[in-house]
Amino acid sequence: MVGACKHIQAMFSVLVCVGIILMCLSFVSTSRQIDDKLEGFQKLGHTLRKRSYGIDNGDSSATSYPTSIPILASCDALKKAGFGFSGTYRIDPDGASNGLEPFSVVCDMTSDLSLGYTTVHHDKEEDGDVNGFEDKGSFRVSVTYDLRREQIEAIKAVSSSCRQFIKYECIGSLFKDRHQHWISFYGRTMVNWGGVPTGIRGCACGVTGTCDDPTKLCNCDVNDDAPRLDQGYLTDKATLPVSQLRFGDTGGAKEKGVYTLGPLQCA
Ligand SMILES: [Ca+2]
Ligand SMILES: [Ca+2]
Repeated sequence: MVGACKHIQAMFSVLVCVGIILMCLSFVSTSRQIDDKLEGFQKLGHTLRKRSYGIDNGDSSATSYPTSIPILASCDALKKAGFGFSGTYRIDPDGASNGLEPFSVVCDMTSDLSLGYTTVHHDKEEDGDVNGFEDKGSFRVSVTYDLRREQIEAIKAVSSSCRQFIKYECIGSLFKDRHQHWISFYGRTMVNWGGVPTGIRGCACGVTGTCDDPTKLCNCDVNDDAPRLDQGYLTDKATLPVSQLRFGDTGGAKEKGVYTLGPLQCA
C-alpha cells in the first residue's frame, strides 16, 4: 500500500513538472510572437517615417500594411475603434470612394487619454539657433511637412481641433513690433505666439498677465541679458500648420535665440 502511494506521488510530481515546463514554453513562445509583432510594427513605422519625406505616401506601405487594421478617417477614429498603440497607420480622411487615396500618418495614441492625434511631422523639428539677424523677421525658417498639402487639408477637415507647439528661448531678442512672428499655412503674417488666439498680439504670459515684466506682452520683450522663454500651443485650425518662422533682434553681440516647432497634431 505504502509502495503504491509512493508510486502515485512520484507520477504526480512528474506530471506537475511536465505541466510547468509546457507553461514556460508557451509563455516564451507567446512573448516571442508579441516581440516579433512589435518589432515588425516598429520597422514598418520607421520605414514609412523615412520614406515619407516629400513623396506620395499613398502607396508606400500597400504591400506590408496589416489587413486586420481598418482604414478609417483619422487616428482619433482608430483610437475610438480600439487601436491604442502609437505608430504609423493608414487613414482615408475623405472616405473610401472619395478624393484622396489612403495614406500613412503617424498616430499619437498616448499623449491624451481619450484622443488619438493624427500627427504631421516636418523637417524643422530639431531646435534651431537664431543669431546675427537684426531686422524684424529677417531670419526665415521655411517648414516642409511630411504630407502633401491636400492630405493636410483632408486631415484638418475631419478633425475638430488641431494644435502645434511653438517656443522661443531668447537672450535680448524681443517680439515687440513683429521682430518674431510666423506665417500661416495660407501665407498670412501671424503675430500671436503659442497660447494666444488668432488676432491677439503677443505671448501666453501677456494674456494671463504673468510676464517677467507684467507691463510686457512676452517674456522676451524684457529684452535684457537674461535667458527668457515664450512658449505654448497654437490652436487655430484655420491658420495651422505654420509654414514659416521669422525672427530678428539677434544682431547684437549678446542677442540670440533658439526656436522649437512641434509637429501638427489634429484630433
Ligand atoms: Ca479617399
Ligand atoms: Ca534686443
